[in-house]
Amino acid sequence: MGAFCDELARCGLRHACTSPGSRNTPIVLSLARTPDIRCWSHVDERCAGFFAVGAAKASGRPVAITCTSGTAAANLMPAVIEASWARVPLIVLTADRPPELRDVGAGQTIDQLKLYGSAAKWFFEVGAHEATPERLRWIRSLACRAYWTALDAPGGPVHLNFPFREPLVLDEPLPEDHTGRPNGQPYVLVEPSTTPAAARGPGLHPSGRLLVVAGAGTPDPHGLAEYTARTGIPLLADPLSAARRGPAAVAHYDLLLRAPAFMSARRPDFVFRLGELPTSKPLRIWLAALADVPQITLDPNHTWQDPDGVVGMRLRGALPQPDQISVEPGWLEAWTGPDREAARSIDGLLGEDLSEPLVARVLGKWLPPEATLFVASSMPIRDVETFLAARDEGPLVLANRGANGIDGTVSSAFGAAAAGGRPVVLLAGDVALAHDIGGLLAARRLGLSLTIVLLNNDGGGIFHFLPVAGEGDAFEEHVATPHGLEFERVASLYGCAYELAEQLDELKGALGRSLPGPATTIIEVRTDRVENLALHRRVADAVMGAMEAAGRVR
Ligand SMILES: Cc1ncc(C[n+]2csc(CCOP(=O)(O)OP(=O)(O)O)c2C)c(N)n1
Ligand SMILES: [Mg+2]
Repeated sequence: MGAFCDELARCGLRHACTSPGSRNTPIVLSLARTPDIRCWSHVDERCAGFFAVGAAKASGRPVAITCTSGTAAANLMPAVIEASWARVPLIVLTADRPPELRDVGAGQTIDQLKLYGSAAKWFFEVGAHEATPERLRWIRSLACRAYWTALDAPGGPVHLNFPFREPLVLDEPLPEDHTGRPNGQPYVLVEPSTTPAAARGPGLHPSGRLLVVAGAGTPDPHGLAEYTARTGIPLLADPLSAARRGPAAVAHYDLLLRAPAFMSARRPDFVFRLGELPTSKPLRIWLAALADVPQITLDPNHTWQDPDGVVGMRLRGALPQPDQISVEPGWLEAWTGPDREAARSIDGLLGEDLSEPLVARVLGKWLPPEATLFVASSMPIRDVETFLAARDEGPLVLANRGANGIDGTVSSAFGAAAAGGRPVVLLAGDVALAHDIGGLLAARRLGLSLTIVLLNNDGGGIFHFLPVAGEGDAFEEHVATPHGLEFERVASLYGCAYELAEQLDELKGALGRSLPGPATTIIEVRTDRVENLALHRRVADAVMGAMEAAGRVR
């Protein structure tokens, strides 16, 4: 195991998550004893998996996880699925019983072969081996293969299953291993992928009303913002794309595209789609209805993001060069003008009373560029998309949107704090926090600092936006699921600081205290689910009203 872990470190692995057990002792000891690998210990494997997801997202490098045999390995499943769909490089190292102890009633033994099914990008049953020079060379190449396979685009989780025979701790050290390459080089180097010839732009000459839609995973977001500004193409960018910046950014498309007449008056001639589809439902519906408009994706990760079957061309390298493009005069202003009006309506309507949309909006405005805003699924991710204004140097925005789960959110945010080297603010709902409440252990056990802005509406506020909200007999108990948790007591149980923010300036003050500090703080903002629905409707109506009043609809 020592050679395997040494090789992971030589490839560039810097973080690993461990969880306790007997069978994985050789892996835990080797990871912990590899100088360049920082090991983060977790009690709960589900938390460990999501912590690794957050750490890999924030650092852009593979992160290793190890656990013991049995249901421990099964607890990594949700994180492996998230990593698979979000293309996050993970190296999962499960310990197992050797073949002679499988399926014969030995304890803590389940079938771990291909346990994660199609969610694992690569599975390998490692077997048990003597530490001969031949086998050490093979195990070094195996470690390199695991690392580079996880990282190669599209990234994803790889799973190696290690059967171990007892003794699990050696009486005597193994003979010295000289099989590593000199100067700390990896045993197998992989040539970096080169940009394809198409990088100079395809042979397209689009003209008229061009539009760019950018989601998570957009390549070169800064470059995209400059490109759209230079060419005058409206840029509809999800904050997860990191491209909601520059003079062509249209931040409030989610509200603007709810006005039917606005939508139909802005029919584009070409749509360029980069990265994943944004979450916004109005945007998705609108793009789906544009089946006869050429929609072109730039998709270096080959993700085929096209649930409505409207994409007609996939580019691999780059968008057309600026001199290949001509944009209809006034087209950019036809988007950015209404966007400025939408911003005025939002600000006028939200005022200074703390509400879920206002919290999302002010976090986008206040957080320093060196911060990371980790956003939970449910309304937080939607509010961030709808209400974050464009900003040239805003915080990095991350979220677990591979499978859109509310699970593992706290752990992933801690992982981002551990490996990203930036202060992290987690914006989460109360159910998401309750779901991963055990993730808070990282504050005490790992000494990590995280600022959690908790939007507590005592249940799933998102469900009030859906028809199920009308099903009075079952809605509250089975769908909204209020829990009545007192988060001040949660904070004290897990050794976190706690502040209740009832006013906007209290939120600002609490953020100012927590962000630079070493502690993890829960800043609770209490809201009401029914009022939240009404406020969202008022904002949408106000934006629509502003469009009408300004005669912008037609
Ligand atoms: C693992 C998982 N279970 C269930 C869901 C379905 N789900 C989506 S949103 C939500 C409620 C989230 O509530 P909260 O975190 O309080 O956010 P709010 O809706 O109040 O904004 C649930 C249960 C999910 N996305 N993931
Ligand atoms: Mg809630």
